Amino acid sequence: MSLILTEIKDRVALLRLNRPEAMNALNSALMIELMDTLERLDADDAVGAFVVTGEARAFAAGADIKEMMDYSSTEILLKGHISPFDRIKLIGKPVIAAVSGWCLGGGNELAMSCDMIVASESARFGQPEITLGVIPGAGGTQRLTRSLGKALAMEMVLNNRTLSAEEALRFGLVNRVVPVERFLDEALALAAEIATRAPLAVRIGKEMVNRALETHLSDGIAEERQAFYFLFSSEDQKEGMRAFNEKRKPQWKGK
Ligand code: CO8
Repeated sequence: MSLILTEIKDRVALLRLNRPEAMNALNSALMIELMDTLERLDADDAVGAFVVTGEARAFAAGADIKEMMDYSSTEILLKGHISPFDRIKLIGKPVIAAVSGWCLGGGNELAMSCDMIVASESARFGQPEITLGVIPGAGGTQRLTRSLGKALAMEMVLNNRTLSAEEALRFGLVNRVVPVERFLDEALALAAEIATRAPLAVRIGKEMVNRALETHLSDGIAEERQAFYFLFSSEDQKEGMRAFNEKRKPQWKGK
């Protein structure tokens, strides 16, 4: 059985984590299949954006504890269980996480590695690794701190503080919160809207916003300036500005 269920509609690829019996715990087979699918469709012109989701009661309850519980340090390093998490940052098209229910540990790290999060009212975010005698291992300490600030990140990492959907919205972890019956449709509609926009500008805009988290302000501004100049070599820049001037809708080519 496939661990990732994929559908494409309105230029949006919906990727559904499919281990409902284990609260979508992220074992290595699932993570590899997820990243392989994202990479394959990132190169497919029929897709303009992604939505990654789980089910109503769990986006993902973390990495698979049963898979890793008996590993030594060397085994967990050499088996490469964490490295699939790193592959998502090389995806060029926008990735939206549609989160409902439990979003814990590696599940929260996966959601935070996406570009935006649409949450259902029942979403609950946390990093419970401390209760297992470890810490987050796929970026949680770093991304939480950048996203929420030190105070809350410390509480979450050191004391298993979880966030309700409303708190996650208030603190800036998620983009929007919607009733559970609508969270997936809302994420799909947002992705479909972005997928109608100029593809090169979307790709570069995503890259630049993500760069802001990793670089100094003046370096980031310099990179942004180069990216802006670069887009003036694209057909879409000519089309977009001419279409504005001619009072018509632009026809994007993605080049
Ligand atoms: N791993 C493996 N199995 C899981 C996990 C998990 N993370 N979470 C739930 N399951 C399984 C349960 O064992 C249970 O299976 P079974 O029916 O065979 O006993 C099934 O899913 C249903 O779970 P529950 O019966 O526990 O359901 P509840 O509604 O009572 O509770 C909870 C739901 C609160 C989500 C609870 O299952 C829970 O606390 N899960 C563990 C959460 C957790 O600690 N997550 C952190 C894991 S460590 C991690 O993510 C580190 C990431 C580091 C990088 C990645 C490295 C590879």
